[in-house]
Amino acid sequence: MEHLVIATNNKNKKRELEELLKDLKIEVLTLSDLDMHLPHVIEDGRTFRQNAVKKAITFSRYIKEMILADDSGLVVDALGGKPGVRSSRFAHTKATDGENNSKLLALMKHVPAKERQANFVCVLAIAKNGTLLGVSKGECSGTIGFEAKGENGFGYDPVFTPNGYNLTFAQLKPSFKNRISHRGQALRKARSIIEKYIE
Ligand code: ITT
Repeated sequence: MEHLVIATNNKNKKRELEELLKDLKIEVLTLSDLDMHLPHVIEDGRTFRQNAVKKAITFSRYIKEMILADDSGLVVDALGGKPGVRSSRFAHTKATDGENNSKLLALMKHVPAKERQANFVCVLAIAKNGTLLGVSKGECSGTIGFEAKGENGFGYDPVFTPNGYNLTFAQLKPSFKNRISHRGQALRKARSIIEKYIE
């Protein structure tokens, strides 16, 4: 059976991607399953796509299996697109989710409800032996709340309410988040790239 390695050090992304890949006829591994010494990839791209491609191609030069890399983040209109590709490092280099959310809420304190639109973006890149096999993108539109709500998920989930719902991603069930999220949409598009390769 073919193997696919999810190349992320973020355990929450890993959990969501594993769930989304469950019914594919492929054995899913993660970097921690490999017990290999791997390089740290510096995410210095200007776009999610550049970072996702860089991660997928770099890891595929060290690991023989097919690689799936995710670069994602939150793009807030009122902040000119921030935190964007710097989402995980918004408050500072080693920021916790709580610190990033506090910084975001503080910056947005005086932004009125009707100007709080944001998009979650996820770009998935698939590579093997140093070659890019494909890239897919998913986006989910919503609004930024005035306070953090909910315990599920990770990152900015407690401050993001997807359009059409009254609950934040952190209040919605994880399986429901996967159905409508940026990552869920990107993965549904990536399936055909993976399936083509399995056949
Ligand atoms: P890897 O590079 O190892 O995959 P990372 O956490 O550094 O892990 P990114 O550079 O792609 O990954 O940063 C993603 C950040 O964007 C993440 O830390 C969250 O702050 C935010 N984010 C992405 N998807 C999210 C989601 O579904 N829910 C909440 N926040 C999310």
